[in-house]
Amino acid sequence: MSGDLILHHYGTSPFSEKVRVAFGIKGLPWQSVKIPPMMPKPDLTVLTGAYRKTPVMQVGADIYCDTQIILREIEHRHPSPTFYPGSAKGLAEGVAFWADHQLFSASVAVAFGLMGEQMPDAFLEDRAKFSGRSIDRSKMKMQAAMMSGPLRAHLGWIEEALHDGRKFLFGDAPSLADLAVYHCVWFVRDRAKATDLADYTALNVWADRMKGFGHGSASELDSKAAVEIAKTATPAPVPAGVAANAMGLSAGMPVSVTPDDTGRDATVGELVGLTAQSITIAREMPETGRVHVHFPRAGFILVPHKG
Ligand SMILES: N[C@@H](CCC(=O)N[C@@H](CS)C(=O)NCC(=O)O)C(=O)O
Repeated sequence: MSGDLILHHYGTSPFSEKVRVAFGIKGLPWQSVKIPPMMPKPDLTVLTGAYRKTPVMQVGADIYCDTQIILREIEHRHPSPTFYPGSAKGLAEGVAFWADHQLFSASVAVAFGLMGEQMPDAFLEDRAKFSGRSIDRSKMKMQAAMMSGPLRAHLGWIEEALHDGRKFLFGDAPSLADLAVYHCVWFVRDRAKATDLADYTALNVWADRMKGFGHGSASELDSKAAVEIAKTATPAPVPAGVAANAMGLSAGMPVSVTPDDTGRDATVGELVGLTAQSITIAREMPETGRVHVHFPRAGFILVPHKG
C-alpha cells in the first residue's frame, strides 16, 4: 500500500529530510518522485505554477508548497502521533520557523564550506540565482569558518534545552520543532560530516534519536505519472473560503504568491482560499487540469496580480 501522499524531493535535500522523518515518525506509506536538485524542473513547476523549492507534496490535484504547510497537511490527514504539542503548538511553530530560516542559513554556510569543492559550477550558479547572492568557491571555506561560531550559538540553545534530560524539545514526543532543528543538524553533521557540533553531547544523542525514526515506507513514482495523477483528480473543497484581509482580496481574484527569502518565483492563479495560516490558489494547465496550490502565510508575499 503506497498511500496517497506524494513527495517531490531529492535525497540530499535537508528540507526533504524534514518531511521524510515526519513520515517515519507517523509510520506512513508515501510515493517518492525524485526531482532534479537544480533548475529546470518542468514536471514540478507545471504543478506548482513556478515555485521551485524542494520539497513539494502532492495529494491528487492538491499541491503543497513549503514544509510548514506540508507538515500541517500530513498532521490533518494522519493526526496520530501528533507533531503539534498541545498548548505549546504556537511556540513549536515559532521555533520551527526560526530553525527553517536563521538556523538553516548558518547550517548552509558551514555545510557548503565542506562540500563546495565537489559541487559542479552549474549547481553553484543555480544556487547563486536561487539565493540572489553571488557564490565564490574560493571564499566558501572562510565563510564556513566565519559561520561556525553563529551556528554553535544557535545550536547552543538546543544543547542547553536538552540538558534537563528531556527526550525531545517539547517533552516526550517529537514535534515539528524537532523536525525543523533536526534537518539542519542532519545537513551539517550527517551530510557534510562537519565536526563543529561534536562536543554537543545532548544534541548528538537527540539527533541520533531523530535519525532512528527512519522514513516510513516509500515507493517510487515517475514525475510524469504524478502530473497525470493531478490531471485525473479533482482538488479537495476549500471549506474556509477567503477570510477578510487588509489587502481587500476576495475569492476569484487573480493573485501572485512569492517566497519572501530565496527562490522568489511568483506563482499566479485565482484566489480560492485564505486563512490566518494558509493561501490557496487555483490554476489550470492542459497538462494538469485544475489544481489547487497551497502555501503558508508566514514567509510568503501575497498580492493582486495585474496581468
Ligand atoms: N521554506 C522552504 C525551504 C525549502 C528550501 O529552501 N529547500 C531547498 C533544498 S533543501 C531548495 O529548494 N533548494 C533549491 C532547489 O532544490 O532547487 C520549506 O520549508 O520547504
